[in-house]
Amino acid sequence: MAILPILVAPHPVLKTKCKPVDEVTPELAKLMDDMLQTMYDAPGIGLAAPQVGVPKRILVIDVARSDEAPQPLKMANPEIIWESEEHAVYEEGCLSFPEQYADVERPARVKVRYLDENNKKQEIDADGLLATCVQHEMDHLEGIVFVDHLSILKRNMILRKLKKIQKQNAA
Ligand code: K1U
Ligand code: ZN
Repeated sequence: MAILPILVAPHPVLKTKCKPVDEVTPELAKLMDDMLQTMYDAPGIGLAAPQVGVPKRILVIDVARSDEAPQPLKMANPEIIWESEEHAVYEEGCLSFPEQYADVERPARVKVRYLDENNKKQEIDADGLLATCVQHEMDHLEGIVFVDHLSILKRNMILRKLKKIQKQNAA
């Protein structure tokens, strides 16, 4: 397994609509494993393929707490097949926006259909942090990032802060 470099905004791949995969080939299964290792190393609770420069509809998630056994999820071509009318607000972060956090409102519960690493069709019912995380990662596959859910004012504030951090890191 390998730790992959994570793209930081602004980067054109983060704004790309990703292509579905025909099947999870051994190469794509390895990409999923590398993404999981990259996510655990970051650390984070989710990672989408465009964040490592691959514009394909693949994502990984593990929202288990540090005192729980790992619960890795590897998804190809995920689709939301049901969402609740009730919404919830979570403070979100993103590995492509280091040190930036903001409240985002999304459906509180979703049902997701996807292809697992063995090309088996799966469905999960997600609520709480898992529902937030899977929607955040699926947004990445559409070229949408969490700051796109904020007002222009808040979005520009975060983008300015990110530029400042990048300048400081480069100096
Ligand atoms: O997409 C990403 O960049 C991953 C992102 C996922 C996410 C976090 C919060 C709400 C929605 C989606 C992250 O993992 S940011 C890091 C983070 O949340 C975290 C890091 C260490 C421990 C626990 C959480
Ligand atoms: Zn993200």
